[in-house]
Amino acid sequence: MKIEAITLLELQIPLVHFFETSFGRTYTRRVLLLTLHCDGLEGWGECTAGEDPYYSEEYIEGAWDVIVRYLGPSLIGRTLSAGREVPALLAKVRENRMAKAALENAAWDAEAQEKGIPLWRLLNGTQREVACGVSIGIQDSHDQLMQKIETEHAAGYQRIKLKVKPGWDVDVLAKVRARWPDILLSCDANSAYTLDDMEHLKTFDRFKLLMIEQPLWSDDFYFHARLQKQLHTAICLDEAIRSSRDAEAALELGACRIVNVKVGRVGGLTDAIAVHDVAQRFGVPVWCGGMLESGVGRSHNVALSTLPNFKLPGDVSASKRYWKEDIIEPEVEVSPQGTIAITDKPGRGYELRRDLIERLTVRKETLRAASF
Ligand code: OSB
Ligand code: MG
Repeated sequence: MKIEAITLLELQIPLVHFFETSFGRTYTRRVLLLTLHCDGLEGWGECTAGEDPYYSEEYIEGAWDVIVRYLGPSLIGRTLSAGREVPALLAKVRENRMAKAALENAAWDAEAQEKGIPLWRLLNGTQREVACGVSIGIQDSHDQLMQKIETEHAAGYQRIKLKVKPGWDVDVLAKVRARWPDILLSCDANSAYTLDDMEHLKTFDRFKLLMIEQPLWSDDFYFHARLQKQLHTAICLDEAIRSSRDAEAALELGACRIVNVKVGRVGGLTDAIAVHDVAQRFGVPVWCGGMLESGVGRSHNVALSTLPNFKLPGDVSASKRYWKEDIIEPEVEVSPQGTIAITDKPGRGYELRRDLIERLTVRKETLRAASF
């Protein structure tokens, strides 16, 4: 497939309910979508960067710029036979993994369509059903949180994850555990604690959590390893795992017992698979994280989640949890058992709602080879 042009779109889509983490609150998602035009096919990808450089250093405005100036031009005019070939072509640019992932994942989509097979099969997925959990942000009140949990638990989600930060942690967890003693429960700190909180974090053990996600610094393995020795609860790393090499280092050090795989954070599907494989070798289960994606990014997450070592419920929740209307058809739906059914449709397995995409688009730019 020859990459003739690349279109970037920015959509602005309000969330059904604001989403708050230890680093801030989001009301409206700025969604960067990208289309690779090749030989009559269109491969679609999504850049999962945040609106601001708070989760990681990447952010939508910067990602747009680096794609237009550097990453896009490295691909335009090239002929590829597989999505796997993309990382090497973008390697000269350091980091910027979410921006790179948008391009690489679009190439995987195009490859699957060209071969007429579902993306999940191209990734060597094996699971026909994906287990779903749900990530619940920090709320305005405990009552509001309890109500949210009630709703999501009743909807069938297999694991509830609560965002925590100093001042919104043990009281909340105690209340939730008192009401739901047996649900699969975890928490995510998004790096809100330091080693000074060691004794405090040890008290989380009494809540019998499946895991504590990224309690310490976003770039750290060493002190997480020290913390993990002190905790009964498994640490799961999110922010700190940026590659399969990171996964290997973290697991060798004992920095975590569970790994969150986000396809944007690790720079695309090729390395997401490699992180999955490393964890599998260590006997460590993984799950698929989310970045409040639209249906495009979500469809890549769903496909990735079919790999065999995705053994824990992921943050791949139903479209309607995030959006009044998603930009794909059908929307991602979660069964009362908390699962997403995998289809045999070629490519990402969901159609695009082009009318809606157009209506939500606030910015558009197309890159073409000089000769076009
Ligand atoms: O840390 O997993 C995270 C959302 C935005 C940024 C970081 C995170 C999250 C989530 C939501 O937890 C996951 C989702 O439902 O998409
Ligand atoms: Mg996280």
